[in-house]
Amino acid sequence: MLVDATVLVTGASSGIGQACAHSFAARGANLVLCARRGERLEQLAGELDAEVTVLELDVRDREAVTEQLAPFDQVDVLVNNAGLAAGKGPLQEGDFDHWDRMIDTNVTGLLNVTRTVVPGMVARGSGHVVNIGSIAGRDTYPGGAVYCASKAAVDRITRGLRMDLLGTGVKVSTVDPGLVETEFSVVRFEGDTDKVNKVYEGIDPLTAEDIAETVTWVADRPPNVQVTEVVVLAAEQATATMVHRG
Ligand code: NDP
Ligand code: 8X3
Repeated sequence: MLVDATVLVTGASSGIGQACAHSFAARGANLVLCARRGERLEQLAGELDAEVTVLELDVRDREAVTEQLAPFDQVDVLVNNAGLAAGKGPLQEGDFDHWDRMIDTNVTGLLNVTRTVVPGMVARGSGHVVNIGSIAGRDTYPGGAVYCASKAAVDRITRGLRMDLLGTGVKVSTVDPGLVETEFSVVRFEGDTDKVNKVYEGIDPLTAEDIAETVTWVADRPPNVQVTEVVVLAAEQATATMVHRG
């Protein structure tokens, strides 16, 4: 069903988004890949055996999103993946810039893209929005209040969008991963290797490919099937805070 489908992936320059690009391309989809680091997207496009459009785009920039995505009114699957955590620490000592980056990217950016792309799906009477949430949106952990809140917002947006789209033929899903070893922690801790290594210490974390497989599966269900949410944790993880480190 994904053969010749147009799949738009935000945050495709790294991690889960990049793995989604490979996974959808392997199933015959045409891709629209977005991120701020255009050179990485160009490199990725060169590796894919698929029709690929590369868009250097910051999802926070509403005007740019509207302008650059306007021509793509035939998107079959939108993977709202672009996101990040910035810093980890007590809220009362929080960095305003970190909060803005997380909320503007994870919440407002996702809304900007969704508002621009979904009307084309409604007009055609078919389409699928797959949001990348997180176990952090279902649970919270010390030092992560704002990131967890941003992912809880994604969960509520997913549910609300599904209600608003009922009867239009457009499906809405969320895939909520636990610990995935990508550049996520490098970004969060600004390259502090000790802190990054501690996140995945003593466990066999999920890979970006594990999540991409799930996203592709969700998007590849028959027309009558809407998978609403999938939580994928590492085998040694029980909740956002309970991790067995061997
Ligand atoms: P990465 O850091 O590897 O990838 C993040 C991607 O988001 C990059 O391609 C980055 O591209 C893009 N991005 C960030 N900000 C923007 C922006 N303003 N505009 C456009 N693109 C942006 O991390 P992951 O692959 O792990 O993260 C992907 C998603 O998965 C995020 O939403 C994250 O919250 C979620 N997630 C991650 C988990 C994990 O443990 N890794 C677990 C649960 C959820 P560029 O910098 O080039 O713009
Ligand atoms: C990323 C997973 O638990 O590191 O969303 O916040 S966690």
